Amino acid sequence: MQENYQPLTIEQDAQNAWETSGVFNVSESSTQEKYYCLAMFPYPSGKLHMGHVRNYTIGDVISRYQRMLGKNVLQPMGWDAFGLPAENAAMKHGVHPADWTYENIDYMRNQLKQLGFAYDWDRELATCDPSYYKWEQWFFLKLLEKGLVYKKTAPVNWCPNDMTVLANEQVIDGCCWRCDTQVERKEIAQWFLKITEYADELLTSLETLDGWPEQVKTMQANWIGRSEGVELDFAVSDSDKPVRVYTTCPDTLMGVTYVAVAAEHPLALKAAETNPEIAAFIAECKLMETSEAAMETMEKRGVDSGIKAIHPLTGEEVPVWIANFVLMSYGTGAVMSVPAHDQRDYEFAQKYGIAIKQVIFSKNGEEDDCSTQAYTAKGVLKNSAAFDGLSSEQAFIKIAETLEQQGKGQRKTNFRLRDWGVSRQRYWGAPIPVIYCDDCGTVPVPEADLPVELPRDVVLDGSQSPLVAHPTFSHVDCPKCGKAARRETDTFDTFMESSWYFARFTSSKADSMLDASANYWLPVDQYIGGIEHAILHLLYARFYTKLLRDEGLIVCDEPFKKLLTQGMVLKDGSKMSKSKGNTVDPQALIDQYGADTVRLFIMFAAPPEQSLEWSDSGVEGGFRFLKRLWKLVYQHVEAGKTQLLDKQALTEEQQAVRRQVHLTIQKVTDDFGRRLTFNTAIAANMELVNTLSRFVDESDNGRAVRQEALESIVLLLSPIVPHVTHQLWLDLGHQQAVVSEQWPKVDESALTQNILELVIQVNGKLRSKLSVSVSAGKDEIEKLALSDEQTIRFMEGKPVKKVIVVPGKLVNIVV
Ligand code: ANZ
Ligand code: ZN
Repeated sequence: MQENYQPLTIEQDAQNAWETSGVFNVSESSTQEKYYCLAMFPYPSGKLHMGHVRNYTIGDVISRYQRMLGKNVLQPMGWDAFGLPAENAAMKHGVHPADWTYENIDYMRNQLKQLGFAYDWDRELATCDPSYYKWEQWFFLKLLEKGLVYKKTAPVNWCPNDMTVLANEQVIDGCCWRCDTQVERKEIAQWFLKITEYADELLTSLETLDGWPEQVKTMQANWIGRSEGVELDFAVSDSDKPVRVYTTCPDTLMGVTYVAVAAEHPLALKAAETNPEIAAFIAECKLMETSEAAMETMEKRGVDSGIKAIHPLTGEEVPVWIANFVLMSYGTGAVMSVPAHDQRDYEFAQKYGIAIKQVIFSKNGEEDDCSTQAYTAKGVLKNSAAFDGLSSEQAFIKIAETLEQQGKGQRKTNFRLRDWGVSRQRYWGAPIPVIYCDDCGTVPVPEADLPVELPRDVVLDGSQSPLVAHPTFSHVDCPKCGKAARRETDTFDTFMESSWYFARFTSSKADSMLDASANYWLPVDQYIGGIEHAILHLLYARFYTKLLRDEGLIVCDEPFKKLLTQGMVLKDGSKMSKSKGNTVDPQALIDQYGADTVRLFIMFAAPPEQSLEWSDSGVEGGFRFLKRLWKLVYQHVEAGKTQLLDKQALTEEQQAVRRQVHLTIQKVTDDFGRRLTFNTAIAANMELVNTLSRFVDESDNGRAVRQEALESIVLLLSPIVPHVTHQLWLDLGHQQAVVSEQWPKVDESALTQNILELVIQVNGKLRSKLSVSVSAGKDEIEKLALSDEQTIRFMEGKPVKKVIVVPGKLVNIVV
């Protein structure tokens, strides 16, 4: 055995051994239980960062552990390869996005290999490969057939100077990132996936996800945003068309003092026809970003439309305001405003001098004052005519019923979730497979013509997508009538690719979207990734799973059984990021210490869900530990072969060491399998190493105990530091590689304490100690105590009057 720990050669050897034996390439024919472990695939940005290393190390440790439990473990890797950074790089450095992307992939693949991750590389995929996006296009057309895809106009960010659409990240403080011109909103026709059809199921099936963090499920539920309310009509004076509003608080109906409509609402547009001031306000609203997030912080503004609405129950007239906080895309684009009980309505009413009428009061008359802010809690109704005295809950039902009876409204469930806009006016993405013909309209690309390949011969200059003017790409013949037609030049949102890659890994070579293997492997048993994907990516992947199921391609309802969201990697208390300039390059550490030290430190510094504070001395400490372990094995191995352990003839100390070994196995098994706390698992092994350093016993049984202990440590740490343990296992005398070994089992008999320590008193004074077997009876203990040398000395030759034995505690000899 090599005397010194030399990580770089050991790691190369171990990796070569894995590659030639193909141990991590799995098939569906196995009779073992399957286990699918997946960490979110990376965007090939150039090189791995510490967040990647953490993510993939966690996944690898879990995979290797599950393998040792005897499962058929799939752990694949691929590349989320489309996206804007490739276009930016192309413009900055004049390289083609494809070349840039594939070069990055090659570099990062090599880094992942250096880290020793147990991937089935045969299943590698890159989403920019036509053989991947072909099936995405195929599936989109299936959805189009089913009516789950449609086209409508939607706003985009538009730079009037560059005459181009901008992605959200290209808008900086409302201006174009390139020319600083103020960005406008422009309505253009775009493709949508009807995720709202699945809103109910996406919400209710969250309940089946026992293995997901509560926080993520809550975020998803809030995003879907189911609310129960009432849709009701206010008649409009001088018009036969009422204005319909949506409210979640019909109990406050008698407190309505105005109606507010969105700037794009028909009533607003009508008022603008005759009033230039209103027209100007609407134009201004149009320029502004009206996302719901922006809405929260934006200054609330409005204009009185001059139009009057009639309260459906009292018949009173209330003014109709046009307000920038009402979204056209939610509910009906109009709200009944109750300033006394809604803070936003309250601020608006205060600002514009609109009446505030309180109708809800707290049950005990406390803290329901509306003079400085809205009272938004539930309570009891007053000033509400026939509804006075009802609780908010009772009034909700009663008022809804009254409106329903009078034909003025009905109960309605609404979702905050919007359909998913998948069109992007960008080059580096998967082409949307449709053709527009003047005669035939929108024509799907025939299946035989798929994939619609992205042309390579383009120049990116930052203006419109080069696909738009591409001579052969954009000008095609209509598949139906053969006349000259135009191809769709938008590409898919890159979330489309990441919504089903986990399924494609199961059937990566199939000449169909998925094959039967999908049902063998899915759902993913353990998914690992960043909390930043808690909403969109996970929601889209769940949605896609239901789409694939309903298309008959898979049978599961949910893609990810268990989800682990790993914490951030921090340096000096703040997130490691390029912009902060506080990154640590994993490559430099791999070069200096080897992959095992990096993996060990990452897993030791914090449990996976918590943030991890970077520490150079921690890395150094990890390296020292591996050197100590190496030395311990070296000294043991060099002293020659070990005999078999004789369990019947163990000394007290040997028993104690064995007991710690098996307690460690027990604890580490629980840490790996149930708690996912690898840091405490490592700590327990470190303690065992400390014990072994102090355990100097070169007897046959002593060496056998040490052999058992070292083997356990090597097995228990092998998922975390697979290279060094690969070598140590061979050095400890095994033929089979440690990756193919079973996870160690607890020897229950080693756990029970066999030897007890009793104190010996002479005339009530502590005089000596005695070690006895737990099975020893009173007589035997008495005999042993009376023959103890030190005790005999304190008895001073006097005759024994009485011996008292308290089992497990003491022996008192009265003389
Ligand atoms: C009257 C009222 C009184 C309301 C009150 C709230 C509190 P969620 O839970 O998100 O569904 N609303 C309805 N449509 C809107 C739109 N297009 N833009 C902006 N706001 C809109 O919330 C529904 C509530 O948000 C509705 O209930 C409505 O205000 C407002 F004490 O109606 B409420
Ligand atoms: Zn045609």
